Amino acid sequence: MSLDLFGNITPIETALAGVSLLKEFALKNEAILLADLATIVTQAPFRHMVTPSGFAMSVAMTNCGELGWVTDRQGYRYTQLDPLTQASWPAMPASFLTLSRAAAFTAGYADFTPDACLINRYQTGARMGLHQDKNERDFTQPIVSVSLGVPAMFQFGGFKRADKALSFPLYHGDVVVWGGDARLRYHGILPLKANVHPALGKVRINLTFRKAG
Ligand code: MD3
Ligand code: FE
Repeated sequence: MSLDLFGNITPIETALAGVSLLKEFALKNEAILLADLATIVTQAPFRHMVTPSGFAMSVAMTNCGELGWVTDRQGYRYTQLDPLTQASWPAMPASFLTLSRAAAFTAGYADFTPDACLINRYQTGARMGLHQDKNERDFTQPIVSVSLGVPAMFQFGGFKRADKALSFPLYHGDVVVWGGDARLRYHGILPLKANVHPALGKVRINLTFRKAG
């Protein structure tokens, strides 16, 4: 821990309380993760969901696991069925479950069992405005995020939308565990810059593992 001249924890350390950044944690399982992702999207394709106010999101989304996060004119919520097909969301593959549990364990959460994995696809220019994740039942449960493909600038703010945000890049293979005081902070992704990743091409994929129900 570094101290500032007055002996206090620095503002950056305060802002990052509850955040565990595991650089390249997903890399050793990259091949199986990408193969399992390809299977999921044949069953539950990426789609641009509509916000309650009627705008199509620039990020394309799908889900796997017992529950999937959706938005439409009715609001934000978790569902058991994919509204596009009326089928259950694809099961969470063992590769996803094992990776997310290992990351949570490393960050100090010994019994994290996600029931939902939201899968976000960013093409060039896609963004996610500052928001809080509040559709889950238990905010003492962390969220585990896995970044794949081209890098993105992540914004991490305070507990009110207008609070000043830090920005830092997230790269292919980075896994972040968001728990404790981090769990209810505003966060977002700046518009994705044009870029190419050798394995994924021009896109960024983000997996977020949640205990929603
Ligand atoms: C901090 N996704 O799906 S991942 C989301 O990169 C979302 O697609 C972004 O925000 C993305 O809701 C950011 C990092 C992340 C995810 C969830 C969080 C950070 C978080 C929940 C609470 C606090
Ligand atoms: Fe979020």
